[in-house]
Amino acid sequence: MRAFLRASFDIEMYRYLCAMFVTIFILFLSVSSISASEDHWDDQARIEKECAPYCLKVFLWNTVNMNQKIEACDKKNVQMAALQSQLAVSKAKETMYEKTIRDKNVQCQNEDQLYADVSSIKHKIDHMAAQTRNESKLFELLKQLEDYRVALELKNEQIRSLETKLQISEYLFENCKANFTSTPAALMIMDSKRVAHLKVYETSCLQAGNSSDIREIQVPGTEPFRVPCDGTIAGSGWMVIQRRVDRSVDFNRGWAEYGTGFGDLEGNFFIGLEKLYRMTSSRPHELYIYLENFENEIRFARYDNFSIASEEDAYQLRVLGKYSGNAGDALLLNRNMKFTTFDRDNDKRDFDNCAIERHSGWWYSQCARSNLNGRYFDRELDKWEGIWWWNWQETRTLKSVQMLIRPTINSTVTN
Ligand SMILES: [Ca+2]
Repeated sequence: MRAFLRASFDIEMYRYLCAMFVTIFILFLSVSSISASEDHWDDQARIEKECAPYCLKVFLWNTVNMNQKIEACDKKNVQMAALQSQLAVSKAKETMYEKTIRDKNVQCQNEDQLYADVSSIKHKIDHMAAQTRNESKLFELLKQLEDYRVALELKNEQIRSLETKLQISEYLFENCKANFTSTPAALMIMDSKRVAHLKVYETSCLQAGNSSDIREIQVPGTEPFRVPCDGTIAGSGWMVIQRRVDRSVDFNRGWAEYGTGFGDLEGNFFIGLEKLYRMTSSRPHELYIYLENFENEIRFARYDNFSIASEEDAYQLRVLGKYSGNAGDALLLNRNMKFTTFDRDNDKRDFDNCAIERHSGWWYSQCARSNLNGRYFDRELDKWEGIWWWNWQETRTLKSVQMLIRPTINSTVTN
């Protein structure tokens, strides 16, 4: 116990002594600090007193200089702001110029392409022009060739006529020899016939060229006969075999009259089936049909081959070639049909005669899509018995029609 009390007394003494020491140390520091501060203030006052005028001058100079610098700096800032503004404008312009340059580049590329296209087109045009010149030359050569062909055809025509005449002369010569013992009068008659037969006839209208005269021709198997030629409707060398212009001639006729022909060669007429047979069987012919309505509109149908049979075969429409034209192929159903008149029924209608119903002679089937020999009316009417061409204006009557034939000329140039 005594040891314990003694140790506690030592700890309390130790604490007391430590507190005393700390207090004395703090007091010492405080006294030292107060003494140093008073020394410092004394030095500062002295220094200020000694350099106050100089420091004032330095302070004033620095102040003035600082203001000038601030003003200069402000100016620089303003200038910098202006320059930045100009720079922004310049950048904007640069952007715009770049865009313009890009646009110009694109435009230049387009123009280059355009120039290339124009150059290509020009080249093509030059090529086409050269080709056209060549084609023109070729066309001229074809025309010359066509002229030679026509001239050759005419020469052949003359040769055929001379051959016919030679046959006739030979026949007359043989006849002369047989009748050598005849009387002088009989010999005179025979001589006059010989002179008459010495005349050389043409066998078509080819030699008539562009004229539209009435000429006398002769074909094998017939006596000479007159025909109207035409060089205006479809070119040169055509012969009119049927014409309707007014109602002055009645076309509702019988078999015999259609066989020999009737009417006025300068107006309305039909050439006759027998002559037509003789002509178209002696050499190839083409057929041209001219049509005009009451509004003066003109159309045509053309067939590159045309031939009819003899009376023994009822003048059958034996050959009808390829159609061309703008009136339509209204003879489509008439091919191989026989000719029918009111007194000779050769059509395909069992219960009736088409010629009676249609007031016409024609190559009827049951019956037909054309009626060019029908009844003439002075104005347009819708009449089955009238003159009409179905493929153009059905059964509405026409103002004028003509049928023409021409010996076929093998040609690439058509009229
Ligand atoms: Ca019948």
